[in-house]
Amino acid sequence: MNRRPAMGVMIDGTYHADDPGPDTTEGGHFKRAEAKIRDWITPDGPYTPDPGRYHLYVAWNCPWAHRALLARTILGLDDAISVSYARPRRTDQGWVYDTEGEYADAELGVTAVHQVYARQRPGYTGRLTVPVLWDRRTEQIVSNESADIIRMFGLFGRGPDLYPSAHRAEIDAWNDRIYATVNNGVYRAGFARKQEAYDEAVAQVFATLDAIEDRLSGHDWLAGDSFTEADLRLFPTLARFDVAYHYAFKCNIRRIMDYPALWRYARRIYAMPGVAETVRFWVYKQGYFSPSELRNPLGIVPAGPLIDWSPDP
Ligand SMILES: N[C@@H](CCC(=O)N[C@@H](CS)C(=O)NCC(=O)O)C(=O)O
Repeated sequence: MNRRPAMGVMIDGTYHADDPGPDTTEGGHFKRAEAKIRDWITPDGPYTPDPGRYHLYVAWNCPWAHRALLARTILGLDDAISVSYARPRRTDQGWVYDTEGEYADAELGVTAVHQVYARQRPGYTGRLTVPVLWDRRTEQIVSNESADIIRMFGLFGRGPDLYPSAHRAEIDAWNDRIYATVNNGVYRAGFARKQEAYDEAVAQVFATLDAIEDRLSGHDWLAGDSFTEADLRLFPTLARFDVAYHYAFKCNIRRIMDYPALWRYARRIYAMPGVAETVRFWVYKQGYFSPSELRNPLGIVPAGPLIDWSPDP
């Protein structure tokens, strides 16, 4: 029962489908690999903030890719950065694309994300993750780190400032805590291989959600008095929580809808212009309830829960 479906990894530009999968563990704890491609868009180049220059490879269900989709929409870059959406379920080729339809790649015509990474020079070694920010001018990947991609989107000079200098310390503190214990914390709970590892992770998830509930009981946003990057980075986890993490990752002490302030806040973000179009609840279920020998051997997707995301009147 310990075998996991192959996810694939690239070594010196060559794809290997027989990798043991992303949920590597140490003492039963899930460890997420660091992103490897971390170039930067700057006004001086070589990667300049030009509309029409970049393309995003994402999957609707990936919360890290969701960050990039949210930043693109909220910063008014929908017409400036094009996107290809992978199929919700990975195969032994990793994230895959169809040749036509909603899951096709109109940019390079690839049928798997590893084919994008294969174009990297010198040959890439590492995991084959989404999101990927592709530069069509140099035909290279600029970045495969969502935290960097959302910052870079701010450099296009459109939309609100998501990282205002007056609140950076607060934003950074929330980002660090939320990344470790919530964004990645739900994976640490869901992918834990030992009871103690799960117990620790799930306690941290809910300790941070409780702290967020406290903050939001007196404030509209996590940092300062406007929507910032900290809110943006929390939202993808909130959108997936009750529909997927609560059940598939055993994060079931409470649901987001059991937290009055947090639930009101989540629905307020969902109602912001363009945000609902970045959300696909059904795809989240298909993805998180994919066949997994450890978590869901038959790959059956549950029908519920049915959740009303409309904002408070
Ligand atoms: N540090 C990356 C993490 C991205 C990531 O782990 N994406 C997952 C999907 S949710 C993935 O593509 N995993 C494939 C793999 O590890 O083989 C980021 O935030 O951009």
